[in-house]
Amino acid sequence: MVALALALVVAAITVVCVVLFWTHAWWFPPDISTHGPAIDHQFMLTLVVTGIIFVLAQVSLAYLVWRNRDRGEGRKAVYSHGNNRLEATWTIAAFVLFVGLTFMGYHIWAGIHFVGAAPGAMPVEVWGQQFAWYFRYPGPDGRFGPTHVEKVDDAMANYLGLDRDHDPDSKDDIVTSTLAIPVNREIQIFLRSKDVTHSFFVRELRIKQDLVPGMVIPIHFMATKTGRYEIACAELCGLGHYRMRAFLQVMTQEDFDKWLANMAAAQ
Ligand SMILES: [Cu+2]
Repeated sequence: MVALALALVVAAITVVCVVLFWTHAWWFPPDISTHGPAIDHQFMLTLVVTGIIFVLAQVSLAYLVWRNRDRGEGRKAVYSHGNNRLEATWTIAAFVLFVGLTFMGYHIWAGIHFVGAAPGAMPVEVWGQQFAWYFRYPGPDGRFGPTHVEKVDDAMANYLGLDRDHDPDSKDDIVTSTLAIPVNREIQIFLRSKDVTHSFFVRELRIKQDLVPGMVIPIHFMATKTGRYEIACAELCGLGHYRMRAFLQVMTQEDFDKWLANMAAAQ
């Protein structure tokens, strides 16, 4: 009786899990990036492969719990000390599976990180700090001015430590608290942190990348749909981590030009 109940519980857990994933009860928001479909495809492949293994393992477990139940015959349990051949087989199978899936997905990841952005990509710096995001556009000269740690002054709205009086490249830099970008245009972002490790996460872009203090991490992407999307910090970075958010605003080129001109005027 207990064995049957246990087997049924294991089976029920399996069915509920499969239904939840099959019906996409909790699923990603629709993708708005050009590289997203490849990531979603890789995710589905991984989910199906691991899902089949999960179902087989659970069904076997339920069956064995029921088959080896106590039938009241006074049988003694048999203790096993393992099976080296089986151990080796599933260790190798798991290794091949994981390495195989990693290599299949590697080119998608590398396409965002290692392969350079398309020519004409628009550069933007993304800065994380406890607990806010800042974004910097290079202005008409296309160059980011240097940053000076000693000049950082949040109270004076000099979040990045620019010296606009002395650095010609900094004069036209535009620092904002929203990441606006034009739609259907290649964007090259450079991730930088002012203090600890943060993580730039936009679900709809299928991008999650750490910001590491002392490093400038480039990634590039293209958004294909206008709208407002949440940028969340995906790395526990301190007590205020929960409120470290900003918004990605994908606009038409025309709206973007207007927005950037407004931001430039406010500097
Ligand atoms: Cu953070």
